[in-house]
Amino acid sequence: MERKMFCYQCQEAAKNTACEVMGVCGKTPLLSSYMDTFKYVLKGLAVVADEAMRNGQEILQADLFIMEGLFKLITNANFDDDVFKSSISEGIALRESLKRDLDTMFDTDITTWASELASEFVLKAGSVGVMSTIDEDIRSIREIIITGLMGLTAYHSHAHKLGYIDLEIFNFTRKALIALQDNSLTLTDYIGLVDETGKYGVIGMALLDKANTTTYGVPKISHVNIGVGKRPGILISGHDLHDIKELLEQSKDAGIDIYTHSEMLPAHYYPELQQYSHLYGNYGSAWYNQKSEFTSFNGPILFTTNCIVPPKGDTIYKNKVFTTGNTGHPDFKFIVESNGKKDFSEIIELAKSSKAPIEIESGTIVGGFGHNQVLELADTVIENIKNGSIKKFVVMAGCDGRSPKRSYYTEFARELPKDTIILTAGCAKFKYNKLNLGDINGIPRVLDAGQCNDSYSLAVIALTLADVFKCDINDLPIAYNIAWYEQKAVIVLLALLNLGVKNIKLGPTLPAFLSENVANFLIDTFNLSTISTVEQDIREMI
Ligand code: SF4
Ligand code: SF3
Repeated sequence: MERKMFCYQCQEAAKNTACEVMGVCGKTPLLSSYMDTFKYVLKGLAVVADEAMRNGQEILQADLFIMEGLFKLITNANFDDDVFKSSISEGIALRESLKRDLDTMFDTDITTWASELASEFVLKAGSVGVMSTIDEDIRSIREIIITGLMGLTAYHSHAHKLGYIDLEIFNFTRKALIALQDNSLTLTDYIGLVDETGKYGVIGMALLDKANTTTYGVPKISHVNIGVGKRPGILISGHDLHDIKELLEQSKDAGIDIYTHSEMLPAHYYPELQQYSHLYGNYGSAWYNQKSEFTSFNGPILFTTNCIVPPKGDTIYKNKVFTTGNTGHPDFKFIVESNGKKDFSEIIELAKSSKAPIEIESGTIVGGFGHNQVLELADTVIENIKNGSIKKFVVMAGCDGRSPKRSYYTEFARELPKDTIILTAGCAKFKYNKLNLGDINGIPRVLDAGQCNDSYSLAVIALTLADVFKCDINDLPIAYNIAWYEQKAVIVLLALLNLGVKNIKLGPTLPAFLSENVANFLIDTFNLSTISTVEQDIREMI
């Protein structure tokens, strides 16, 4: 079989090895070569920007470009060849402008030159992609770091949209990108860098937590409607709270409702967003069900971040989907940002002439158990642990996905003893958040902290309990059974490892990018393992 591309950055890597002919996600070999080239350009930009900084030059523009660039490379975020083609030229132009003191005239020339060079580069993408690192273990550990960086920069980008940045995260991102090209580094050096990536994962998630809670208020226990109203609506997906706030504001008098999909569900937990009475409810489930759910929704759909499932020729909702920010697909319309504002009027007008959504379920689900809310309930929680009503917490954060193997998580949640509580965050929750697992003395058995980045909340809860019980984080009655799919889950995992959490189960498979030696290192050092059967795992963990 001729290799046309090489990508193994997500859990769906073909045969749990790599996508080499076509991406399971829909990424084509051409798009893959653009992405490989762009990644290479970002690494080069990091080298030049770092040197420019040491020479006293201002490099914020380059840092922001690297941050958004890595975010764009996340699985299922952007399927638009043209976006990557122009990003490659922009990256090269930015790099060259840092090398020389350019006037605007010369800048124009450089852009033309950069785009010519970009086309040449793409033809050679194979020589700069993943397989250009010959040593299997170095390749593996470099992939852990770059996937972690993608997750980290996504969270940093969300914080930045709300006015928060951390220059240390920029410095680290550059340092790590430079290290990824340094052939003098050993496996031991890279292991240190993996740990540091996790450390910045914690810092990045803490920053986003601060940005979200300062801007939109502290998440509160909330009951979210999963049925539908009579008015037409807009369905908004992805992780970007700034976009949903803007959409809510622009649509408040339009006679339509706003529904969340997948990772946008936790928007309902924020007081500032709850004030909009037309934030009606959540429609459907996780990202991979979008084909049927977008069809029955009837109204337009807005993607603010991953996960997009590329439409096929017969996809009937194709003309009703819009993307913005770092998402894109050539079949979908893109909403640009101009002077910090996005104009959603076209989507709102389209919604007005749409039919109301078809009901696919009814009732409510409960969420909003971020660290502030849980710690408000701390006395009750601790009391229930001490009197034996709660025997164990199981962290089941992470991603959902289309692999049939993932029904394991539904079964696992269903079979857990009734004196256990599931702590969750990310779209993984859709595997069990509608199971009606009951409560323990009023505390629901599934506590949803929010989006995948809110896994930070789960870490804060664990650290607080360790403090209360005066024990090591690994001696708490908490087990970890994390589901992963894309790169944000990788940074969540690295963050947990950095906090010293051991015995994590990762599934439904271990990442394809772990070589045998690197996997063994993680198993030996952190007692990381993958899932087996529900019965065996429950026996082992509980
Ligand atoms: Fe394959 Fe995942 Fe890469 Fe897509 S992102 S090409 S599914 S490994
Ligand atoms: Fe989900 Fe894509 Fe990972 Fe944010 S939306 S958790 S998969």
